Amino acid sequence: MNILSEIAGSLERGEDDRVGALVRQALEEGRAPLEILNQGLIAGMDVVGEQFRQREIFLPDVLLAARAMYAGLDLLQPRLAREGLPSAGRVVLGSVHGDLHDIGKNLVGIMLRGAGFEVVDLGNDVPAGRFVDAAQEHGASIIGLSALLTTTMPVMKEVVALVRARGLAGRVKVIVGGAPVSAAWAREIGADAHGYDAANAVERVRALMAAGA
Ligand code: B1M
Repeated sequence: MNILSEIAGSLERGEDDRVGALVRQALEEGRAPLEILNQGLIAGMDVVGEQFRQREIFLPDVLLAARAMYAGLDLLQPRLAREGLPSAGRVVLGSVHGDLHDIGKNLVGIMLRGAGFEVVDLGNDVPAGRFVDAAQEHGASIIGLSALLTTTMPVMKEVVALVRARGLAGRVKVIVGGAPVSAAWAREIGADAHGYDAANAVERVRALMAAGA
């Protein structure tokens, strides 16, 4: 078994110490941080999600897996984010109201910072108004919204409507993402972009900035 499969397997079993040790070893062996992230940590979390959906495992198991994910992410973070770059723009980021899932949102934040963006991370369970307040307060031209639950996706629509209601459309652009969120949903609610993963979110944010956000 290669080390990336071992990382995925340990994450599935919620072995946070082992995930940390394996990620450290993989970095020492010269594996690329993105390869470790995608083929190790995210691959393991995908299996956990499927097992949870099939009711083969339960919430405490998912929590252990999330803890193991963070044990690996903490080690990858400095390698994914490069410090000291001139700001490429300011992004307000958060998981929408009702949504406590923050692993994907945090990854998007790490990748954006790595690409030179200033990120104002509002955390999770963030009400629509707070996103727009923060964008105005910090002079951000992008709002990034993450939702992992179909029940919390409508909050994204509220944010887009508030941006319009405050006369900020065009100056503040909204990008949405998260496992249940699609490009079709982004179009339907009038969001400016959809990112399907963290790397794609960076590409889309760059494109929004280039288009005058
Ligand atoms: Co929850 N959960 N969970 N959960 N959980 C899901 C999302 C679920 C699909 C599991 C399942 O049934 N298979 C399901 C949602 C069903 C649905 O709505 N259709 C679900 C459920 C039901 C629940 C609870 C309701 C369970 C319960 O209480 N009965 C509950 C809800 C809590 C709440 O939010 N109010 C709950 C709780 C939890 C935990 C707390 C235990 C834990 C979260 C821990 C944490 O985040 N700190 C958890 C986890 C870990 C998951 C799964 C297994 C994994 C999510 C994850 O972190 N994936 C998930 C199953 C799954 O998605 N396969 C599941 C890894 C992460 C890197 O991917 O977040 O998709 P993801 O982010 C990606 C992309 O989506 C994208 O880039 C990221 C990197 O590639 N992306 C963006 C994300 N945000 C973006 C923003 C962008 C652009 C791209 O632009 C701004």
